[in-house]
Parts: sequence; C-alpha cells; structure tokens
Amino acid sequence: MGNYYQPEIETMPRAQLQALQSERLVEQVRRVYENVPYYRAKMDAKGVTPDDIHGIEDLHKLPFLSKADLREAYPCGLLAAPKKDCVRIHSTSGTTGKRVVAFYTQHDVDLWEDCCARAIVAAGGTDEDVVQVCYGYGLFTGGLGLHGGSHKVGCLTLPMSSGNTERQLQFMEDLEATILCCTPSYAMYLAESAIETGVRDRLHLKSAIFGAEAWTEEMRHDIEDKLGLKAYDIYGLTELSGPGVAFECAEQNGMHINEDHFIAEIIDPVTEEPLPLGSKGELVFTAITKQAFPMIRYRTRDICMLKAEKCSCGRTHVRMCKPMGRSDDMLIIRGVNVFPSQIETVLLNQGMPANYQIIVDRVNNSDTLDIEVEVPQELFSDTVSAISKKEKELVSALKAMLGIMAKVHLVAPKSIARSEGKAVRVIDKRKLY
Ligand code: DLL
Repeated sequence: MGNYYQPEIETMPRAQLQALQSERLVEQVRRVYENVPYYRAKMDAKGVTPDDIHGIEDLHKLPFLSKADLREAYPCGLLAAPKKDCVRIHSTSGTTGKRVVAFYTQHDVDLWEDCCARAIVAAGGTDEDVVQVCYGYGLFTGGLGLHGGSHKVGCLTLPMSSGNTERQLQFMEDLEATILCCTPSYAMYLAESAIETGVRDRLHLKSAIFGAEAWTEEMRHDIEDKLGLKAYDIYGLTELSGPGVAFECAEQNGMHINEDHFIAEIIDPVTEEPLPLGSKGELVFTAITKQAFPMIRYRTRDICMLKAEKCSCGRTHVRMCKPMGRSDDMLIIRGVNVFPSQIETVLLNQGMPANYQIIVDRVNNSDTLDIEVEVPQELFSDTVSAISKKEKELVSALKAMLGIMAKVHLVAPKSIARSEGKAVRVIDKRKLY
C-alpha cells in the first residue's frame, strides 16, 4: 500500500519538485513511446522522439491528446501496460459518442487513493473522522476514489453511494458523520431535506469535500450556512484517475495540484500555445506516474488559471482556480459568451436558491435565453406583484452580468428535479435542430 501522507513532497521546494517532474516525465514519455503505438504515431507525425525530451522544459514539444483521441483509441488503444496487469476500469458519464474507459494497475489505484487521502487530510480529516461518501460508486470515479482515500487516512468510511436521501440523513445522524463527500448540487438537496425533516441540528458534520461539477463561491456559502460545515473543493477527471488531481487546503485560495503526479499547463485553446502562469486558458495535464493509462498533454477543456506563489498552508504545489466552466459548456447566445456559473452567481447573490434550469433555444433565427428558478418559500406566499418585482430585479442583474437579456420565470418551490450526482443545469434546444 502506498504512503498517503508525504508532507515532504507537498512542501518540497519548487526547484526540487521540478527536478522530480522532469525525471518522471522523461521516463514516462519513453514508456509510452515504446508501449502505445497510437501515441508513438502522434509523436512520429510531429517529428519528436523520446531523445528530444530532457525535462519539463521540453513538454511543449509533445503532441496533445484529446477526448477525440480517447474515443478513436477506444477501448484499449492507449493502454501502456499489459491488460493482465490492470485491476480496474472507470468510465465517464458522457452522453454522446463512445464512453471513455480508463484503466488502472494496482500501483495506479494506490497513487490515486493517496491523492484523495491528501485532500481529506487538507480538509482536516484524521483517523478520528467518519467520512460519508455519497458520490456514486461504480464506473464513476467519485465514490471509489474518495472511499479509497478515506481508508488510507484510517477514517471510518460510510460507502453510501448517491441517492436514497432519507437513508443518507439517517446514517449521517446515527453514525455521527463528520466529513461529507458528494457533488455540491446533491449537498444542496441533502441540506434542504435535513432542514425540512429537523435532522439538521442533530448532525455532526465539520467539513465537506465537494467537486465533480462547477460550483460558485455563493453556493459554497449557502451550503456552509445550511449544514454548518466548511466546504472544500476537489477537482479531477476520469482520464487522469478521478478526484484528487487537485484539492483545497484550509486557506481556500485555489486547489493545490498534486504536481508530483500531474504536470499542469495552461494553453490558448485556439492557437494551442502554452500561456504564462496567471493567464486564463485551457487546462492541460500530463500524468507522470500512471502506468496503465498515462495521459500526455491531455486537453481537459476546463477553462482555468494557475498560480505558483507559495501558499500560507506551507504546500508548494501550484494552485488552480475554480474552473470557470468548460470550453464546451460555454454558451454562445446572440454572439455573447455566457458561462452557466455567471448565472448561478447572480441568482444566489439575489437570494434565490440554487435550484434553477437554463433553457436556450432559437426562435425566428434569434437565440433565446430562459431561466427557470424556484421561488424561495418565503416569497411563494407573497403577492403576484412582489413576485413580478423579483423577476424584474433578476432580469436586470442578469443583464448587468451577461450583457444580454434573459427571461426569468419564477416557478414553485420543489418543481425543478433535484440532482443526486452531477446536476444538468442547461438544456440547449438548438443542439436538437
Ligand atoms: O467528476 C471526478 C471527480 C469526482 C472530481 C468527484 C471531483 C469529485 P469526470 O466525471 O470525468 O470526473 O468529470 C470531469 O468534471 O473536466 C470538470 O469539467 C468537472 N469537474 C470536476 N471537478 C470539478 C470541480 C469527475 N471541483 C470533469 N469544479 C472535469 C468544477 C469540476 N468542475
């Protein structure tokens, strides 16, 4: 079993960390070139050989991998280890095209669980804690990833998976869960139910580890208030193992990337050129320790910024900001770029609940943007004119944030379906035509 807690790695001086990354990169590129004909062909086409890669300064010479490559090489075309050495697969929940299947050797599972354990420790977890894991178990990486991390820390682990909210709350209360792991949208649902059923004041939660979907600072404060805990962000993707690629420390000023395992770059998504630290662009990762499915320069499509200043927690690893949305999630409405997270920020700042749906359509050759949001209970019993005043306030706040008009429809409390995993907030009907 790997050793999860390595403060000497998390606090390593950057020069030493970069030397470690360089050494691992050189080895990884050679292994992939020798074992993965698909990636070798890409390197050959670019005229790069393993001999050209001497360290991280040569990373930019290597070709990118994208989701399209993963689909083309489905299911085993990017395997870098014999299938008989693999012990697990996970797969993405993509709704279009072929699923992405990621393979793991035992070594890969160990390193991944170490990364999740670091996240739990950073959120204050110790072997005294009771960790309730309500991310889905199965092909999705959320459940088994945090589960493995929790074991490594020695926490009592409740492998709940998602759904069955009543039972979740019962176990949370009876077993005195102290750390909650789930998507932020499911946490909202749990919080709402805990308050309604009166369980809220009997809970012992102190912190939570939320990720797998975009969520705003406003949503963080809302859940923290409702559940009386401190909420930590965790980031990851199936292609790179799952949750734990990056995680927040107590400073909550960006997520530390586990740089001894993943090299992060920010590129311009159009020119594909690497951008300097602090620039906004697409996040690209190279996995330098994975054996079975080692992604090199994998384009995540997540729009993000990196910062390298040392964090006051003592960790030296680069931090990534909350992803500002995925380049493929960005909506272009009447020529204007709109991220769903901007809409969420406005709604929550205006005192609305995070139960909303964004509907984009095209009528008479013009894009339309409709936002359905549930009326808070206290406003629901109010007069029609109070409700229409609130709608007008929301329309003008949205116009100020987005630069375009949106129609707002206040709907009855609980009329929008709740999510037990990743919430589906956007319905873009234009894609159906
Ligand atoms: O969502 C892995 C995960 C599970 C992360 C549990 C955190 C907690 P995928 O299903 O492959 O893997 O989806 C990966 O989800 O590229 C981001 O767009 C998004 N995402 C993941 N974490 C965050 C986060 C898991 N903290 C995709 N904030 C990524 C915003 C996130 N987006």
